[in-house]
Amino acid sequence: MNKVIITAALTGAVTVPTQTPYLPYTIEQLAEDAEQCARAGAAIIHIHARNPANGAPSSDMELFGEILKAIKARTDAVICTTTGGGVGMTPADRVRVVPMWQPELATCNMGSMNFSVHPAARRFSDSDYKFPWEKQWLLGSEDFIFPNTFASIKHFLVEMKKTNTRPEFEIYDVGHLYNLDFMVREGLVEKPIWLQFVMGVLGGIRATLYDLTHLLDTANRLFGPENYHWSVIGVGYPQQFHMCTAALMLGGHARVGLEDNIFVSRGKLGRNHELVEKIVRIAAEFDREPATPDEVRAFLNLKGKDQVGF
Ligand code: KMH
Ligand code: ZN
Repeated sequence: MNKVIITAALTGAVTVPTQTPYLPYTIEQLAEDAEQCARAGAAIIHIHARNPANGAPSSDMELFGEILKAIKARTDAVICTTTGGGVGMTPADRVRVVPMWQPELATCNMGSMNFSVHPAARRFSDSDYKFPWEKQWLLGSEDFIFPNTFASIKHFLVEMKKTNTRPEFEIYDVGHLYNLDFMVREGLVEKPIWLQFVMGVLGGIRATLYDLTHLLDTANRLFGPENYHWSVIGVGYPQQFHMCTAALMLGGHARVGLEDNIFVSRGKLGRNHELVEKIVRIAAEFDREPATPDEVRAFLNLKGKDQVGF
């Protein structure tokens, strides 16, 4: 596919409201950002739920459903729900969105790991924080292990199969490709495999070209280039645009958004749709137009917008 699949990751569970006034966390803000990103060229909207009162990441399934419905009402984009959740959520909390709301696409995180954002707390003094939960959220991640055991990965894949939800495999390190290869050999994975390389998390692989080519070489060796498609996340600025530009050159796809990076240019905070617009501009220079949601559905063999549970 010469077109580029652009994912907009609107909010996540790591960025805190104090870092940027543009982080959407109410239902209306999330729906508005989703619509603007889809208009700008995003074909997939990646979603986490947040408490609309204070922006704290939430595993409330009713709230998650309200967000999904609001986004679906305003855009045709494919909605990819997180099953990564956020700090403190159990795998059981995280997977519940799949049986409950039966999305077209959901993440499947491919290994347990350290996952920390505690250095971000150094940039703020106590009086800077907008909400009381944020400081401890950032600092507490220094002691956080993101749990994705083989048993829970298997459980997530079985749940997704039941609802015909396709997994997006989040690959934070080379070993995660080997974990996925194990799941392929267990017969738990259908082709085409959709990989999201997550590069630059503190605890995972760095966001460098050297590391990206190593991931690609490994994926080619394990799965064969004809059996998978890939997209990339570069965490932080300028890594988001560096890794996505490399993907444009190498035939991959790109994820941008405030979940992963808050700057649109050096020192300038951006809105979600501005991050999408920037990667669309760069893509045009490489003769790669944004794929439409229906092209993505055909390309990734998704069940369709009318088959979701929201
Ligand atoms: N927060 C990103 C680094 C998920 O939601 O399951 C990875 C992510 C995973 O988006
Ligand atoms: Zn996410």
